[in-house]
Amino acid sequence: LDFGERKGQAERMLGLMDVFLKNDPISLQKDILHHVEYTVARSRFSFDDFEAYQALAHSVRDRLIERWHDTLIHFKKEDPKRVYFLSLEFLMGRSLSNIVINLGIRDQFADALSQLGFDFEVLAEQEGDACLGNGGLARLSACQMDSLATLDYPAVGYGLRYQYGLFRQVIVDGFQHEQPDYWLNFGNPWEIERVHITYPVKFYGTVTDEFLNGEKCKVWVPGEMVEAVAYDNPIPGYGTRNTINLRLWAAKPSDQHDMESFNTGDYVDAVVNRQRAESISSILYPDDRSYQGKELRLKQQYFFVSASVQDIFRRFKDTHKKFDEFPEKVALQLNDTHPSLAIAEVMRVLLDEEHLSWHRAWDIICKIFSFTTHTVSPEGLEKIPVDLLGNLLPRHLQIIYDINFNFVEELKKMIGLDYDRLTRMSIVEEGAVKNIRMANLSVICSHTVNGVSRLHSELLRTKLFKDFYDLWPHKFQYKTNGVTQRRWIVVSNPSLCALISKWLGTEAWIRDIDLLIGLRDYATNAELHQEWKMVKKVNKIRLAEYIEAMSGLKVSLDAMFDVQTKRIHEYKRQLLNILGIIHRYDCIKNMDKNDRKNVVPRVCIIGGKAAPGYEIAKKIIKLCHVVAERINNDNDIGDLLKLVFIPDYNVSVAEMVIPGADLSQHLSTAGHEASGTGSMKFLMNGCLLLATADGSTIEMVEEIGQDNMFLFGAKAHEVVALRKKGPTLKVPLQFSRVVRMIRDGHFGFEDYFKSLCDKIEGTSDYFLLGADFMSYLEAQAAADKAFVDEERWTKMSILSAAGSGRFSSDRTIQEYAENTWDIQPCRCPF
Ligand code: T68
Repeated sequence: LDFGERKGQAERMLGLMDVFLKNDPISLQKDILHHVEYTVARSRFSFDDFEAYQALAHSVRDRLIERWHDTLIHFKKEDPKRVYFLSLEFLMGRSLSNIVINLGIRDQFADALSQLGFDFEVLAEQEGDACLGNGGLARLSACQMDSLATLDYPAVGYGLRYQYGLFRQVIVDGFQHEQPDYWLNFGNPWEIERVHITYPVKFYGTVTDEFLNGEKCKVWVPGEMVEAVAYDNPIPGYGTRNTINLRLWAAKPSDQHDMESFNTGDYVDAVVNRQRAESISSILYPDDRSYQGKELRLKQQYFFVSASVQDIFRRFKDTHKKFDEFPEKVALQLNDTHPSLAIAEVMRVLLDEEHLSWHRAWDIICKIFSFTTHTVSPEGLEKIPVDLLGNLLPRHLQIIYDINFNFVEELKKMIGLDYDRLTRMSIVEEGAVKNIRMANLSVICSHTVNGVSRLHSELLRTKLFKDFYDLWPHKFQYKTNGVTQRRWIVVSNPSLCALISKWLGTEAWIRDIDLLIGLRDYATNAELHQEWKMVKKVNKIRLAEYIEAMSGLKVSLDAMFDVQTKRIHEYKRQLLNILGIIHRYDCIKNMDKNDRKNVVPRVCIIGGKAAPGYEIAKKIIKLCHVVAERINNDNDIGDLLKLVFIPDYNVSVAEMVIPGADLSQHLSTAGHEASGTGSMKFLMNGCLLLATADGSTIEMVEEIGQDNMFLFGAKAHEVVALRKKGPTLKVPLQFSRVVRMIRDGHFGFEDYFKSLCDKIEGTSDYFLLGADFMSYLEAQAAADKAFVDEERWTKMSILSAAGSGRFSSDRTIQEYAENTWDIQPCRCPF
């Protein structure tokens, strides 16, 4: 069609459509019923809650798609510099409530549903969690996507569409068992399958030298090829039309590749072989620290990197010819080292496919990559055995060697022949097994290296990456993590949300978190205190009901709800918490009646998953259960103390637990938690923190003041000295006593717990439970004391929420945009 005809067609099509879907109650009800009948294929006179949820989700999705299209068209027209956020993990949780709130149509949908006889909240609970990640790092990616959309930044998220998300934790007799999470079983209304957006991804094979136009070039002849298919997940911003894309890749067998095997006659075997391709995106690795030397993991990394890089190049080449403009249009963010093969991949494409010189290609690399690390320990840094990499990606290994050669040559010019330092800084680690150090590769090739809190950044500069910092101090920055208040207040704590808006006289804080500080003016206002306590009570009731439904345990609402929920790890010291609980139990048992009157009743809540192969973490879970069994069934104790383990902690469980907490514990040995983000969610919800001076907690103290938090334990610089003391370190009697109780079988299973006890006694108490124990008990006592003074507690709670503004991911993202990515907002007109 010529232009005139096309325009005519477009106008006719527009005339056939409503311009935008309407959001009045009748239109919404019609839409929902339409989807019941035609999408879910149920009769509109007979459908259950799940089917109603599906129909509802599809009506919401239609509205989401409108904005998403508009945003994509707007970005295309404006062609701004974009940030491409590469992360192997996104922990999205449920989407429905978040989406309708961000679209500003929650109440309309709730009304429409109630007229149909359904309750919005009940339907929202039908949705399963999307758990495509392990813990903090993955949830951070999800929060950051929400902020990127809300702040109108032109961003695209890239990741993997795992068929099996993080395992489900089932507790049998107090032991953790893992069950597969086949989360797509009931469909996923939030994704859009893009069957036409596919890219071939190559593996294995050989590299040969060939001549092209008289120039020598490398040709990679792969041994295996699979297809990456795009699944788009629109992410809406709040208070804006902008809706950005999270593109997740799924692996499918490639049609181009194995025609040969079909010609050999073994048709069935050939088909079965093809299915293997799908395994690449089938499962999320359930660790939260490190994966070393696993071929499938490496395949996953390259698979998602290769597809994403092809997509980025395709988009760039749609409108640009000269690669020198690439850095003006593209910022690539590496979320930890997991996507760092992107460096070698971009280099390979520029050299071997676009035929740029090494010099020009390298110049581009140095301008586009930024790297954020989430770990503090050298063991957490990813290494890939050279043999493995060379076999799977022979051309990439060559490129990494070349990058390293150039780097080391330059380095020699700068620092001379300091072989120790050269060896430490090299990308290649020599030794019995030769390894590629992905962190060194990332630091060398990125223009900026970010830590996730101030303390973390200091540790990076003085320890982990000291050699690099001395060389390139300008590369090192930090962006203290943040979480999105849309998910962690508006969605998960609607009563608090309404209360804050009422007292601030505006909802603007949902986009502009700094306004929260305004609550400080009312920190002693009696009326606010009443309402604040009421909100907490409502949330505690919800949590208590959940606990009862799950475990049969009835808990008292007057007790302090004391929560520690996060991945189970030795450094996070759930064990310290349990030892403290045993101590409390022991004290109560030894008190006379009169003294018991002064005990502050507590419901201690612990939750979190242990990596399947992490024996000690699994023992901690079992210990928690046996201690709970003992305490909860001790009639002598009654409501004074209860201990509950919440199984299968995930995003939606967190949404219920966090608003109901009075106190939350963040006990990592100082210097071990890069940032911590759970604490930020509790803080925003007016929950008081009992914490060590670690990660971002230090910055929280600056915001809300030491008086409003219960701080304890050795500081990061003291930890080093304490460890040196080793065997001469005295541990308090109280500590030895509780450990002895476990050893003596007070809770049973003494043989099973022996190794756990051995880990924290004598010279082997690496995480310093003994050294911090007294200080921990003192902080707990201070919390008890504050809790009985209701007015003081409520004031502290209000001040915690009021001071949490700095810990919004909106602030983090704005800092990244301005100081790392150099991108501008690109707002889609309404
Ligand atoms: C966490 N890291 C940090 N890693 O522990 C936490 N690792 O302090 C920080 O707040 C958070 O990142 C966000 O910055 C992780 O969660 C992982 O989950 C992980 C997953 C795979 C491989 C390595």
